[in-house]
Parts: sequence; structure tokens; C-alpha cells
Amino acid sequence: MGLDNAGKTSIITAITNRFGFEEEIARLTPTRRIARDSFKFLGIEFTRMDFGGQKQYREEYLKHPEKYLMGTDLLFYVIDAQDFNRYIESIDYLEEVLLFFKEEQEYVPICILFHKFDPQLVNDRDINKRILTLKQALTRYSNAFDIFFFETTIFDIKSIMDAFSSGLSMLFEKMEMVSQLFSEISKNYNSILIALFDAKGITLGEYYRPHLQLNEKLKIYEKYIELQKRVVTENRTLLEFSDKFESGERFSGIIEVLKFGKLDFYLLFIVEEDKADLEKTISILDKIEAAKPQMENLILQIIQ
Ligand SMILES: Nc1nc2c(ncn2[C@@H]2O[C@H](COP(=O)(O)OP(=O)(O)OP(=O)(O)O)[C@@H](O)[C@H]2O)c(=O)[nH]1
Ligand SMILES: [Mg+2]
Repeated sequence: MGLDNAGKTSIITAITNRFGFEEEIARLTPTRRIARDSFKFLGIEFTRMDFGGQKQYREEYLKHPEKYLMGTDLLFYVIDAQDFNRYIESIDYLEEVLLFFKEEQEYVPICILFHKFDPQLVNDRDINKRILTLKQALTRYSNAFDIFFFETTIFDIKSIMDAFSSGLSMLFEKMEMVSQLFSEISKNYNSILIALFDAKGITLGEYYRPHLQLNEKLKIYEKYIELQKRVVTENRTLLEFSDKFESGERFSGIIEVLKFGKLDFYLLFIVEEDKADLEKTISILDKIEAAKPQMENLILQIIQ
């Protein structure tokens, strides 16, 4: 949910396509009423509702909230972070939506997306200050809810996938254990990244080397999307690769497919390349195999 023009449909388009979605987004027109679609995550079917945000629709939802909001498991609320003039209007709408959930005593987890936080704004003092103030206000008045904040932009698909994945992880109790396990494993190697994705690119858990820069994260994610396509088209279960960041630093990695019945998961493991000793890098990649049983066990617990 969110005001008209906030970017809701763009976000869904980006999540569904994950690459090459720019043209489709450029063609979007305002959503009329509610656009529904469904997707599967961990074998469970979810219905996703994109609430057109124009005034007449908002009024209708708020007039009969039980008709539209009952049974919600997770709410993504999108705010156009660039549109300062409509912050208040946007908070007011959210407040009314939350009022319904309060009355129903349905404290759904809420992800608030400060969207259109485009790359050139990351270091902009003004917008950062305004977002911070808004976060403080939102935390104060809605403390009965679990609220999580994200900055997103369609120019960084990872930011959108992160927000979506984190939201979904709230619905699966044991999912946080995946990241914990990765963080443990990472201590034994010079890992840059360990991540587990489902076939649609939703993250079940991940570890990133601290202080990894945004452009490095993006580079890795783009690489992953490209390689995952290859794994699928070439029907592989394992793919090794090697590449470098803009800084020149090299990395090596593997993508491995873990199969559970009909569900495929993708394990991505990336380490710093040891220039002097490539053998060493290879042996690290071999060793990650040793951690696989633990990981598979964990996935089984989550999907049960
Ligand atoms: N700069 C920038 N523009 C964006 C971003 N995401 C979406 N937009 C633009 O925002 C406009 C509105 O996007 P929509 O996704 O249609 O907005 P919506 O929230 O679905 O609007 P309604 O359907 O009317 O509720 C479009 O022109 C998009 O191109 C972003 O991350 N950055
Ligand atoms: Mg829309």
C-alpha cells in the first residue's frame, strides 16, 4: 500500500522480472483498484495485492477495511522518499490502515519502504535527515507493531529484493538461523559473501563481508543473476566462477543447486581470491562442501 505514484507497481515489476524491467516500468500507468497476483515461496502460495493508491481508491479501502485488509499476513508500505510534500499525507494514510489492524488486534509485521532513494541521493544530507525524522515519528506512534525500514530504488534491484526477502522472512520463524549459520561459517574463510536464494531470487539468508561497498554488492548480485540463469539453462548443479571488482580485487565463487523435492535453492559462496596461491582458493571452495549437510538440515527445518 501507499499513495499514488509511490512506486508500488514498479517494485512488484522489478521483483517479478529481476532484470530488464526498465522498459516495463516506464510504461506503467496508475493501478486501478487492486491488482492481484500470486507467487510461491518455500512451497507456500502467497497472494500479493497491489493497492492502487489514488485518492478515490484509498477512500474506498478505508471505508470497508474489513473487506480489503482482513487476513493480511504482511504489509509493505511504500513512501516516495523524494516527495517531501506528501510525507504527511502518506503517514496519515498509513495511520488509518494501522488503525484497522489495531482494532482487529492483528499486529501484522510492517515493512516501510522509503522508495525512490536513488543512488545519487545516498549521501544527500537533506533527504537523509527527512527520512530519519520520519522513521522516528513512525516508530513512536506505532510501537505495538513490528516495523522495519528499508531504503529502496529501482536502480538497485538488490535493495528491493532485500526488502521483500526480509519481509517474507518474518513469516518463517527459523529463517534467521540461515544468516547465523553463514556468519559462523564465514569466520573460517576470507568470505566475501555466503547467501542462499530460492529460485526466484528471494534471499533466505546471507552473510556479507562487513564494509562491502554498495557497488561491490551490486556487482555480486548482477553476477549472481547472470550465472543463475546459466545454471538453469545449462541444467547444471554446480558452477564455479572468478571475476574482479572495479577496484581490481579478484574473487572466486561457486553456485550450487540444492534440491528438496520440487524446490530448488541456490547457494552462493564467494571468497577473496588468493593471487599467490590459487590452490588455496580452490581448497576453500572444496571445504564449503563440508558445511552442506548442516545447511540442508536447516533448510529442511524451515520448509517443514
Ligand atoms: N526515480 C525513481 N522513480 C521511480 C522509482 N520507482 C518508480 N518510479 C517512478 O514512479 C512512478 C510511479 O510508479 P508506479 O509504480 O506506477 O506507482 P504506484 O505506487 O504503483 O502508483 P499507483 O498505482 O497510482 O498507486 C513511475 O513513473 C516510475 O517510473 C525509483 O526507484 N526511482
Ligand atoms: Mg500502481
